[in-house]
Amino acid sequence: MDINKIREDFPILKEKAYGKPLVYFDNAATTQKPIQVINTINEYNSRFNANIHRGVHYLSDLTTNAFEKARKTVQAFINAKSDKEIIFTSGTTASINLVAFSFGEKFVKQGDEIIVSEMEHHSNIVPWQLLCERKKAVLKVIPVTEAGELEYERIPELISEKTKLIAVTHVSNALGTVNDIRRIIALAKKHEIPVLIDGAQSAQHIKIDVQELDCDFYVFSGHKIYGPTGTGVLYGKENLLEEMVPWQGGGEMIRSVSFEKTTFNDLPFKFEAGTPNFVGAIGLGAAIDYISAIGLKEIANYENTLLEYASLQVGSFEEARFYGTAKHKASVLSFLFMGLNPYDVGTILDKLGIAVRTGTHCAEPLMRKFKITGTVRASFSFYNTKEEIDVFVEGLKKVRRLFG
Ligand code: 7TS
Repeated sequence: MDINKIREDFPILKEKAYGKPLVYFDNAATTQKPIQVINTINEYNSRFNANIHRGVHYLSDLTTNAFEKARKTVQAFINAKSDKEIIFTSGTTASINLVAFSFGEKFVKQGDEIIVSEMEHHSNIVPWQLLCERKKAVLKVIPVTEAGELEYERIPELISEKTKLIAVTHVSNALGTVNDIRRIIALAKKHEIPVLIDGAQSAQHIKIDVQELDCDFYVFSGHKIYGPTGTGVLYGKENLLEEMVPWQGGGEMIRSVSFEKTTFNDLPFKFEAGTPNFVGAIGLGAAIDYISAIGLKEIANYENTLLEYASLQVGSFEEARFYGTAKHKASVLSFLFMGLNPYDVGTILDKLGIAVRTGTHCAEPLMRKFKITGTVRASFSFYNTKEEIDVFVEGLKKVRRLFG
């Protein structure tokens, strides 16, 4: 990997914050966009904009083809069996809400159970709570160890004949833990329970093969994998998606409408009501082409060296206390420094041009488990460097001087 060449592709990395070179370590929140994605979006907005699937005209045809090509790009990226299994959404949150509603309406009834884990992002908790409230179903929770790993041996006792779905994150956004989703899927399959994998923090770091994983749903956000904001993907197995009820009604998701009876379109359109973010989806296709050209393996190897280096450097401060010390981690370093409020640490780093995230990371139950109100989180991408980590470490030294 030629880091200098890669960094040239990301215009924002040349920006300054308060006159200091930007050190962007908030990649778990959103990733920056390469020029290839920016150009693709510009090109479609400036030359080819026309609504898809509708027009008989040149531009509409062209854009429809590009949108459907992007769907095939996503299909190949996660190795789905069919492009009917790829639903474009506005992000992970929308994808999970779609499943919670459409799967929930069809398959979940009073007394049924849904299993999530204690380390989930709020968007993989609240949609299930809403479903449980609607259906008078029960939400069960896989606990997390002090190291921030799932307590796998507790899962069998949580499963019952009433379990309708298990929804877990692949990688924790707050701790960086990479969960052994194969183990969970294998266990679920024994009981014929569908599994949803929240891939918001994994699609950009780990090569995904949904057929090999044999998960039933896999969801991710475009903006976290170098694509445009307001794009996302729901992968679902065709047989399940076929049975699920529509989520939103409107144009495109119907075959025929009358006041007496409306019939619905085929997959994937049944779940894509209204004008989709087609320019965004085309941009997402460009982002996937970009990272695929570098190679997910190369990306993962390099990001792991960054994480190891940062863990060693930050770990050398006796004032640092890490949260999430799992054996298998990806790209996230979460810690408290000198027992300070994370916000204070983040604010000083910010003034030095270093962007980190502080707070609960939308994982309040997990913070409650560790009896903390939040952490400082540095999250890395393949365009970051060891030199930037050195700047970050100097920043922590400054925090120590100020508060020491
Ligand atoms: N699931 C996980 C594991 C996430 O990390 C996030 C966003 C979401 C779901 C929701 O994704 P969205 O694109 O629909 O918002 N995580 C973060 C974060 O860690 N900091 O900002 C957003």
